[in-house]
Amino acid sequence: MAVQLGRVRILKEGIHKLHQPQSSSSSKVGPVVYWMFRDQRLRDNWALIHAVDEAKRLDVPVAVAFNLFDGFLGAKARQLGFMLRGLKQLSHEIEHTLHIPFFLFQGEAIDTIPSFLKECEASLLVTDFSPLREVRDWKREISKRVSDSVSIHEVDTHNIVPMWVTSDKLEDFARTIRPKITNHFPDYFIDFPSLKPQTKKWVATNRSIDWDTLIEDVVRKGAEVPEIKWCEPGEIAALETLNGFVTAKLENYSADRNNPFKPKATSGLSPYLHFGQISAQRCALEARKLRKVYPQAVDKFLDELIVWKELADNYCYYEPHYDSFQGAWDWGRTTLIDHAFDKRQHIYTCEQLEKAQTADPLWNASQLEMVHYGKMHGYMRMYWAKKILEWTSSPQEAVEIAVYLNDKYHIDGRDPNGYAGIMWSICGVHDNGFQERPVYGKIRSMSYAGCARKFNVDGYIAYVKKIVRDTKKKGEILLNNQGKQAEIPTLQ
Ligand code: FAD
Ligand code: FO1
Repeated sequence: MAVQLGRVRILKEGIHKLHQPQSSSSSKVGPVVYWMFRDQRLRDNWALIHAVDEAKRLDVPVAVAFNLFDGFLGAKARQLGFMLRGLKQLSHEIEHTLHIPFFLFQGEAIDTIPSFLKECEASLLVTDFSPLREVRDWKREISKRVSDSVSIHEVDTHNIVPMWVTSDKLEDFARTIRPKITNHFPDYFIDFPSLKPQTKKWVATNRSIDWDTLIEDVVRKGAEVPEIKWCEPGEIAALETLNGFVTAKLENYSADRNNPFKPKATSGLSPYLHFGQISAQRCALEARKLRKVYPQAVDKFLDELIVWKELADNYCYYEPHYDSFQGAWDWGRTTLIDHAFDKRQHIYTCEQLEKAQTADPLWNASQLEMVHYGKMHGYMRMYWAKKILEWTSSPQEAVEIAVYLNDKYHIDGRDPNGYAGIMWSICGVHDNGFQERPVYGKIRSMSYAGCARKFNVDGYIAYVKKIVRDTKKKGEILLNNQGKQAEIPTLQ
């Protein structure tokens, strides 16, 4: 089965045009390289499937290349360790089971990728898709730097319906994008073909990777935010997590997913989805099998996993200012500016917030859950961001601080879901206006009392206290910006 036509976008047409296989073409056709970026897996990956299909059609070998940036968007040990441990597994498995070589480069992709394509005389570069601006800039630059003969194909293997097929404009609400996605399910919400081992040999080059030294180095340099121990990286662990979720937790999803005191109802898949160690389409296929048994829970889960997640990609792709106040829409910007000078009950600095030094024990608990556990419960993320709006001097500063903290500590940070979630909470993006009140204006507000009516607030605070205690006991050291041991904040 070939990759669906709409899933592949041609970013650059090389002069070979890749119409003819090597034997019948007058000029030489070189290998296919898949620059793996956002979708770091060998299973259920349409970009890899496309690269393999094209290599077969052209009768050339195929390789996977990964570029490790020097500090990608401020990533620390927590995120880089998780990613590299997953890639270490992937590199071994892809070479042994599919006979596809894996190359790792370090530095700027705009240098390393064109230089590798030149060295191996590649004809086709396949990449996966991310709506983030840095990634798009790099791809534009790489398109300019590679030789005229090279074609570049981009494959959206993160979304079930490719972002560009769903919509060519910024969508206002989940309800506007939902039918645009579901109408395409017959073509795109389908099972994956399996890949066979490659027979066309890659010409040998010295490419052994000292993973352990690399990981040690990256973890040492990024020690300010240490790795997490509860979430095992890699595709196998991701599939086990999915299996555990669908067999034991999914049935409670619609009833309990918004209860941070019962975190057992949510999937815990976001770290794997963020690094592409699992395909959202695979998660959706497995959940859909249980639709007859738990219709409400499955529909709710699929709505979050598909509609809200794909809405976030739509927002980041079509809104250039997705991570700042400028990315607010007219009504949200106007109402927040109207209330910019309202008196705040508290104003905290970024440092006070980072150290969880507010007067609200519930907020402090959520901040510490993020700092120590690396993943805050989804419901608390909304409360957390809205309170930052309430307690900082401007909505501009609120978005800036929320993005900084979210990306620094969350294992799933630096994700379109994070930017859209922050903009939803603080600026009302994708939301409706509510009754006007101080500081928030017409933005939906949340309160401690509201949370206490919904769930066991004290239970949640006690649960986070235990996480902090356990972190201290295990001696996981948190370093400050100067690389010195930092004080671990405690809950009052
Ligand atoms: P589950 O409830 O099991 O959901 C399964 C998957 O569906 C998630 O992994 C995610 O891919 C998707 N999903 C669920 N809720 C949302 C949502 N509201 N928007 C978009 N997709 C969703 N998500 C991140 O992946 N990275 C972030 O940095 C991030 N930051 C957020 C910040 C704020 C202020 C808010 C309000 C939300 C943020 N989210 C973020 C979205 C959501 O909270 C997380 O995806 C979810 O809590 C992850 O846990 P889970 O995988 O167990 O979720
Ligand atoms: N992708 C890469 O290709 N190279 C990296 O060095 C890299 C680091 C990285 C660090 C943290 C993080 O959250 C993601 C990281 N990614 C990296 C993955 C990828 O770039 C992102 O998931 C997408 O850009 C999100 O759309």
